[in-house]
Amino acid sequence: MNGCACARRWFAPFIVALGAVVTMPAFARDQHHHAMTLDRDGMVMNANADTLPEDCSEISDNIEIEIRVGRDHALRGLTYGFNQHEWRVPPCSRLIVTLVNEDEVRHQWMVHGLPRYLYPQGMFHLEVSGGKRKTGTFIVPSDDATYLAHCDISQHTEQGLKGQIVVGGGGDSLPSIPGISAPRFPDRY
Ligand SMILES: [Cu+2]
Repeated sequence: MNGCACARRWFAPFIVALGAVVTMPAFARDQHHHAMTLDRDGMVMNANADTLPEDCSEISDNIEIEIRVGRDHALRGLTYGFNQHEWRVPPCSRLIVTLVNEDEVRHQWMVHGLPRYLYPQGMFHLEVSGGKRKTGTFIVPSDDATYLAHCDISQHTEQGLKGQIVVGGGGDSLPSIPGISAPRFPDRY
C-alpha cells in the first residue's frame, strides 16, 4: 500500500511534465505558422501591410473596405448576410478591411487561395465577437483571380455568409454567392 502511494507521488509531476511536452510544441507550431493578434473583440490572422507579393513591383492602391455582417443583411431565404457579397479591387492593391459585426453571435471574414509563401495556408482572416469590429490589412497579388471570402462558423456559409473578392478581371465566378451567382447544383425541390 505504502509503495503504491509512493509511486503515485513520484508519477504525478512526471505526468504533468509529459503533458506540457506534448501540448507545447503544437501550440508553438500554430503560433509560428499563423501571425495572429487576438483580444476579446476578435482576431486578425496573417495580416500583411508591407510585404509585396513577388509578382508586384509596388502597391497599386490602398482600398478601405468596411464590411457589415449580420441578420439584417440576409437576402431572402437566408439567415445571415454581408452588406455586399462581392468586392472588386485592383491587382497589387492593399486592402484595409474592417469587419463590423451587427449580430450577437461571432462572425468571420475568411479569405482563401492567397499565395502561401506570404499567407500561411493561403488565408487571411478576420473574426469578430458580437457587436464588435476588427480591422486587418493584406495585399493581393497581380493576377486576375477570384478569391472566396466566407464565415467558416458552423453553417454560416450556407446560411448566407459567402462572398468573393475579384482582383482585376477576376477568375471563374464562385457558385452560390448570394445575389451574385447560382448554385453549382440547382435545388430539385
Ligand atoms: Cu458567422
